Amino acid sequence: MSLSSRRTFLTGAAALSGTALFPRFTLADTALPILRARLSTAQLAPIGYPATPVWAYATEGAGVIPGPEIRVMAGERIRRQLVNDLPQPTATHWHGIRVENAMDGAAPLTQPPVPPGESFDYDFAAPDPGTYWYHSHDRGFEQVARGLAGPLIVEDREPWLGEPGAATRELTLVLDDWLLDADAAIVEDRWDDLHAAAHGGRMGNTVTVNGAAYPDLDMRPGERVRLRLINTATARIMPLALPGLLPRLIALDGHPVPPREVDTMLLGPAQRADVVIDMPLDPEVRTVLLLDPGNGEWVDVAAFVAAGEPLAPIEVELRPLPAWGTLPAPNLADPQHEVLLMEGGAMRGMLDIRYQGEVMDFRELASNGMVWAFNGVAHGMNEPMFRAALGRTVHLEMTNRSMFPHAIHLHGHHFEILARSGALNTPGDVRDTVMIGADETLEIAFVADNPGRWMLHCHMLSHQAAGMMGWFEVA
Ligand SMILES: [Cu+2]
Repeated sequence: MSLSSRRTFLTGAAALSGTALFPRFTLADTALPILRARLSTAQLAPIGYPATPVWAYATEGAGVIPGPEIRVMAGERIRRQLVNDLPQPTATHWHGIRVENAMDGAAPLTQPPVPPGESFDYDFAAPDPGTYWYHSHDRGFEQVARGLAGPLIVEDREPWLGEPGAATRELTLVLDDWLLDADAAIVEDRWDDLHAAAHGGRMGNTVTVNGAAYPDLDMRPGERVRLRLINTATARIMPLALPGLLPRLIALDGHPVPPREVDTMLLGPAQRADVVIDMPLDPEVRTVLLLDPGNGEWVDVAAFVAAGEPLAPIEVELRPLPAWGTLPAPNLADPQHEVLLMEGGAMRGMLDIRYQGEVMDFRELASNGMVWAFNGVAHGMNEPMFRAALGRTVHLEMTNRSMFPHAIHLHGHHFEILARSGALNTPGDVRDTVMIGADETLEIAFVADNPGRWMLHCHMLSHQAAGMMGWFEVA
């Protein structure tokens, strides 16, 4: 019997004796559902190729790609015991959830990493409805690339699905990007490839939708569906299109937007978009999800296949999502001004950057695995980039002085995109991860209402590992 199945058995035995000895509510309060990180396999490449060895999350039995969907109502608690059956320490981050600091999973800032064979109890409220995801936040450039990511859905507080003008069904689509060799195994010898880190990051060669290459997704003709799109790739920016499906954007990073028609969408690493589509009534019309792999040639990554009885098309105007009502509005009359300067990477480099307390030139930094910096510091984990008083509005001006776009993620907070912002963003949108193009300046604002030490980093995970990481403190 393997160690992991024995542990499952012991948990079951303890649960059984608990039932006999204690009232049911006591059992519910003490036994957290298991989220196990373990080695597994998945059929990522098309049928005919071997299955791929992966690291994956599991509830029971084998790990799955993407990880098991976690789903709660807004305001409910998410409770999971992370059990580490990996050969490395790990921690789990709940991306976009405004959690209490100790539950953020950002090792080593908010907790020590969980050693192999040990566990950590996560127990926190999910205040805001929307589309989120969870993933490893320790050696993410390796662990997320090996498969440690899954969808996290927080259901609307007020009913939306099935209401007049809303979708009648929803479908979560986890988009990922894998670097596979000819035998469909994950390429393992390039985790610290500095060349990739100094460019767009460790780019894959196989895009999957819900863990499969080119899946067929059954849809009823005429039905209106809410797609919850999640980009869990470690580096790939995904331009997406849904031709013939009248896509309308209703939420970004979980937060509602006034519905707007979109021809194409840009989903950076870690970003999410909720999109409503209307399937054509004619079952002969073939519809697909298209992705631009970076050369302007759109390719199919999934097909929507007409199946079942047609539904009468919904003629009522699209119903917006209910407002969160939980996020304080920034006070722009008297904000705390902060800047975030991004430097480094191929073709630009950087001068006189501090790393581990020493000022270094680009060559010396690179020999330490550092090719990026925030505000003149590479991998600045020793002290915060800034401190904000609890409840204060922070106005953050971010400038990208490099030749590459970045996907900047703030932990513990959502922020508003202000006017005069970069081409990849719409002012007024509220997000937790934002794309900033080369030589762009982007302004955001948020109320620092969540006490603790919060990571701020690029979600291109090889950029993060090569210096684009820091933190801020709210107290
Ligand atoms: Cu980056």
